[in-house]
Amino acid sequence: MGKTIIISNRLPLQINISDNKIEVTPSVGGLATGLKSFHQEGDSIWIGWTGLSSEEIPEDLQDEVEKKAMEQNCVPVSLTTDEIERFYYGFSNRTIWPLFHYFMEYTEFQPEHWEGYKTVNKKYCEAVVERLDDGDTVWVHDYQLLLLPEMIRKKKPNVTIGFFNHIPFPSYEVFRTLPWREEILRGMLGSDLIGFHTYDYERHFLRSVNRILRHDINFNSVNIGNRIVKSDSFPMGIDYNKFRDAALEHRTKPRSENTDIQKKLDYHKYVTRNTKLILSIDRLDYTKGIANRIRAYGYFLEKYPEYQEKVRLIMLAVPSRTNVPQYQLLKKEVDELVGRINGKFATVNWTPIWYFYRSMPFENLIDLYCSSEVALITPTRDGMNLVAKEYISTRIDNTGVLILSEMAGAAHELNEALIINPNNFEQIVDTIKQALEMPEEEQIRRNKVLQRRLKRYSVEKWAEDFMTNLKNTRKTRKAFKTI
Ligand code: GDG
Repeated sequence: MGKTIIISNRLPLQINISDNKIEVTPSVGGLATGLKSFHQEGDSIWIGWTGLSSEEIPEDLQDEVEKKAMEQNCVPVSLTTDEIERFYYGFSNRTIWPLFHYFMEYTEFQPEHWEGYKTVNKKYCEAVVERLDDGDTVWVHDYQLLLLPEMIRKKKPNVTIGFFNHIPFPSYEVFRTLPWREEILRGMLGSDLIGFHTYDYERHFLRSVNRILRHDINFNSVNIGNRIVKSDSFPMGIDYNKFRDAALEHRTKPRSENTDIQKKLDYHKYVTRNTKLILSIDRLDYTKGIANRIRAYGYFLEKYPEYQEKVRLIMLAVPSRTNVPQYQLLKKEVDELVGRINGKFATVNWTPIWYFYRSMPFENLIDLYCSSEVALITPTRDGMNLVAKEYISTRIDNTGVLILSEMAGAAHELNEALIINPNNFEQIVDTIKQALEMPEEEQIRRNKVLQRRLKRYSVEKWAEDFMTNLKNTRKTRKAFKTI
């Protein structure tokens, strides 16, 4: 049994450098939790970027950064500002991200970004190959590293390679517009197993493989001549117990120990006589449908004026990719929309939207989940959307209504939510009303089913499932060789 190497764009670490001192702290995102048991197994490691450019880390501290990362079984890949610009902000976030989310008008096809993407994928490959032995298992994550499986395969043909795509895979008609479509598909096909959140993404991928590379597809296997590549859907779960425990703690905490945000939420609910809260949480990204959500909420207040002063939209937008022009434009649009709606409807006692443009600590996130009667999640495209799952898991008394876009991968599993088309304004507006008026018994009935499902297919189960399937591909490979 060899070791496991996990590779993602970013390491699950936070590095702070101040006064020539380095602080390295683990960042416990969903992925890190799911992969914990594999990451901490034997001599397994995680390879990725620290989030700082090589210019930001003083030369005399670089060895120490590596040493401290290694204490957490992490190996940093060092990237220059120019590489980050072309690979990360460029090809990853101005080509692949918009294209795979069907934002053709935002998709740029710039050869220098493509060159940067290849160079950086090669850098990751070198970092991996240096530490890789025959019999090891490699798990590559996400759209920044689509070329990596093939690069590793060429250098180390006998390792087992898995790839998981965290974002949608678009339909063939959209994917085919990419000038480097063959290279991207071949890159992914270096894997033994390719995972997607949903069956639809998987079918889109297989169709592109068939139409563009002309490989034969047999159900979910691609015959690429000397190997069989498997694909499957593995809908990513959440760390259910972590959210559940945090919500339980939130409920039993003495009022005096509440966070400032919670105190404010309680106070406002009290003075405005049980104003209901509608929650919206996302990275500020054009795929999340934030601007349309605000417009729909404004229209809701207009269409059902009896709800004025009775509801509040509480909106957390986490800054993201602020170097990319579309994100800057979106920020401006959201600022303006919030201003317009607050200006139009506010009264001395009531502001219709509370808008936070920042990232909040985990315990505040729990405050928001636990205090909101409705969660309104309306992406125009979203690989999965974990916020929807997290909201449901924190509803200790089983009340609360989730309104979820059918364009989120999560909608395939969360059928008991109120599912909407994010482009249908009337439907969103009427669904907000339906959610606010839903009888408690119905909320409880729906949420109990959802919670059972989320508990069963947690992020740990997701990772275990992928790894088991990946390891099983070894047997298929051996059988294929003996034919
Ligand atoms: C990509 C795909 C897919 C958010 N604000 C704060 C905060 N968060 C946490 C949430 C959640 C995570 O960030 C966001 O996850 P999502 O799944 O909703 O969205 P993306 O970031 O776009 O993730 C997506 C995912 O990958 C996994 O495959 O589901 O479709 O786009 O966990 O809780 N956490 C804290 N403060 C915040 O202010 N602490």
